[in-house]
Amino acid sequence: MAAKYDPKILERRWQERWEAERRFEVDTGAEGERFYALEMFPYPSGTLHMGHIRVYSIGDVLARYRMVRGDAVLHPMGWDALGLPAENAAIKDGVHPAKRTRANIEAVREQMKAMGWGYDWSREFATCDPEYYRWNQWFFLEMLQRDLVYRKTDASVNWCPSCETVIANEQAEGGLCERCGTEIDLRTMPEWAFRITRYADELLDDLDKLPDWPERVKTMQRNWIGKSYGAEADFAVQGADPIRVFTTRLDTIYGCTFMVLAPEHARVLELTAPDLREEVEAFRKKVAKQDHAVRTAEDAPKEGVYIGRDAINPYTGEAVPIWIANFVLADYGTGAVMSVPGHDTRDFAFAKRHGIPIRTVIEPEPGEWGADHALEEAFTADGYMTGSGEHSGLSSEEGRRVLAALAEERGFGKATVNYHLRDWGISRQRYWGTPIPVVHCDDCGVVPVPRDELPVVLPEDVSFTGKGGSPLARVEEFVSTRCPVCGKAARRETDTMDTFVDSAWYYARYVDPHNDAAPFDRDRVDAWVPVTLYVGGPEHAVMHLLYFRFWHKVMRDLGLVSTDEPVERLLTQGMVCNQSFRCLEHGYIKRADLGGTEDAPTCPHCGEPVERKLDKMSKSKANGVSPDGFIERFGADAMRLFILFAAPPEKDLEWSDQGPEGTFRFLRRVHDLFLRHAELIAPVEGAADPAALDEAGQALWRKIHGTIAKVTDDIERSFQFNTAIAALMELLNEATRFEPREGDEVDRALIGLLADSFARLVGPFAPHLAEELWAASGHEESLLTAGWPIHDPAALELDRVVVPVQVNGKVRAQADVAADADDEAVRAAALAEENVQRHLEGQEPRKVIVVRRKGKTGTPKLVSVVK
Ligand code: ANZ
Ligand code: ZN
Repeated sequence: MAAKYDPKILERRWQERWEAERRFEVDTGAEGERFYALEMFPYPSGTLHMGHIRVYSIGDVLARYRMVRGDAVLHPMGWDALGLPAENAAIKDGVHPAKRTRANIEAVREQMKAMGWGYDWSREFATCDPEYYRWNQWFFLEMLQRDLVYRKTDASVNWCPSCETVIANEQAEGGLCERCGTEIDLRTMPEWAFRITRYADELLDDLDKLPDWPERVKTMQRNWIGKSYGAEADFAVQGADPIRVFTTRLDTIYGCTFMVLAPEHARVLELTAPDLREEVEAFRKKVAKQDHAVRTAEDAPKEGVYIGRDAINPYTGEAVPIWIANFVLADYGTGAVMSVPGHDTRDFAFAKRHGIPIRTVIEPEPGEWGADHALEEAFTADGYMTGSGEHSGLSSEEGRRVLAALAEERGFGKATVNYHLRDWGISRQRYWGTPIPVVHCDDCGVVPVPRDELPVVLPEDVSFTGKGGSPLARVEEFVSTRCPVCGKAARRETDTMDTFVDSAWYYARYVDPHNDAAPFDRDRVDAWVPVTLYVGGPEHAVMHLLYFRFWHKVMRDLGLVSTDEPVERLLTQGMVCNQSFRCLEHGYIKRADLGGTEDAPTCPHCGEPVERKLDKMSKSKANGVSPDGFIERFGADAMRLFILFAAPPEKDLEWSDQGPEGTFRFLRRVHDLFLRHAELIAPVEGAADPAALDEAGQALWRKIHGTIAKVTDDIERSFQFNTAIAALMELLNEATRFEPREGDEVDRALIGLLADSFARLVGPFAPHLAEELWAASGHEESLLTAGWPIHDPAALELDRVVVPVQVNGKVRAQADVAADADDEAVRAAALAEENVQRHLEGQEPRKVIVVRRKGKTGTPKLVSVVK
């Protein structure tokens, strides 16, 4: 061991050794317990940020822990390398996305190695490798054959005029492009889409098979799929075909006072009265520019126009006016709504605004309101039908059943189910993605590229102007081709695939990454998938985590895997947050630029006080901190340790500039302790005999075993790395206080046990120093082969606690008692303390109260003596 803790030298040395010994390469054919640890692969943007440090450190703890336990651990890493950022950068500076991406990958891989994350680099791939995306194309063709992917010709899509591409609904929240912030337009154009809706029920039902996924994520997926039980009913229109509505509240049908069609509904123009045509057209144009999210937001203005026609309520025979309005969407249900302002919030707002009658047809209890009740706001809960003719008095639930049966009987409707989930549109009018492998032929239509011509490779020679649509469409050598069927001149598809396709199946490819005859070998993947533990950000709760579940089921149906789900256990890590400072006038300000004092910071531009908040680290909030400088100064181990110590993995973490320095000091103390005992430390032979230890030795012996038990439990059961690390800090404190008796063989064995346990326990968190400690104990082999320590249960039984004793509220002594001592024993020990007796001055105490941890059952925490 070096005299000085110098992580720079030490860490590099161990990283080189791991690499030389190929420590993290797994034999996927290995027998025994298998553990597949996977973290969401990064987009290689050139440098790691704090969020990466967190997610990959979390994954590495679990992977290393399992390795040490002797499991076969698959822990791969690769690159989500296609997508817009590299292309946008190319538009700015002309550097080809392929070149930039390769350079970024090199840089990030080095950073990852410097963090000591133990990856099996022999399995690395990037999704921009033709050897990888070729299988995206292969899957596409398989799905095309099974009608699981199709071309919608008039899809209404979100179009970002700045990125000049289609944006998924999920990437267009609030009507702004997630990538560049530009306002989204709606456009119609052909697009390719996967039929994820065909799997809607299974995706929903199988969530119940995922007990080890966070409830939050499952709820978001349920809502996203949005299965909705309701009914359809036809409203007759004089001189025209009936209009079918979808409702979840058929029990409110007697309160329907108008109908609303989506402005895009196919029947609108046909039904519009001639004198209103102009107004209706103008309104439709206006709505066409509004984004879905804006149209359906609760508080958005409910705009609409009457189209001059009536529809007949099939249950009451009553005529109601037909409107079109922005809040009804064309692609949900039937695109037509029976509006019930008394019991629907949006309809209520709309009726108020346009002077449409509002009726009460549901009341909380039978007879409580009656039909004449005037509503202040929509009553949206279930209740009992009123003012509903012969059906009055039925509960909402019964009403829905009875009315749906009636519709079916009379042939004007039926009970149905609807889903909010839409098919997954994957067309992107961009270059840096997987080319969609079809050809357009004037005679034969859309023709799949033959399998043996895959991959359709992205051409390298492309110019990036950022204008005029897809760069691919301008590469003549790419576009012009021959029709595979008739041989005539034809044009290649120039849309590329959404990058969520790349991440939809990468976890399976890692098991068999070099296969060039198939995406992967089925038996191999079946041996390793589902992934045992998947770690990633909760921001992926719906898109990626839904798409890859879908893809897995498709692979199953293609006969490629045997399981239903890709991931057994999901861990979603919290954000890395930092204080942000905002001036009302000048926006966010970097900490370093602030004026004023630490306690009362001010804006450097105007001197006004700034608002301080804890926010996710980001450029836009000017509160990002690069990990690089800290790693450089304090080492990877200190960085890892801080990020793992500052919060449990699933909670948000508050960054502190002092943090890594603090954990560095801890590691240095560990290093120095080993150095101090260097003479005594030797590999442990046999168990230390606690009976032969003196009192101080026994206490340390118990502490060592207690820490083994705690760290194991914290890692294994609850991912509580922060408390595991805290326990190691406590152990260090106790160990530092311990003075072994000179020449005493028993104490020497105890120090051996301490060193052995400490090295192994700290291994998953600070692996470089841990290896150093392990080697200092005389071990030749890597710590990764050492096995995990096992605690001696006897040590926990023997456990003693030190309990403060108060006399009239002031601590007067510390009583040493068995952790499981009963109240009587604790009392006796407290009163036996000399100093307590002194303060009692010979009197009998009036009361002695024993306070325990965790209520009545825990270990004693405090004794309060009242004189
Ligand atoms: C009448 C009614 C009365 C409704 C009432 C609600 C409350 P979910 O639960 O999301 O499936 N709706 C139907 N199609 C629509 C569309 N294309 N665009 C906008 N809204 C639409 O919502 C179903 C309800 O949303 C339906 O039930 C319909 O309004 C409306 F007291 O019908 B309801
Ligand atoms: Zn042809």
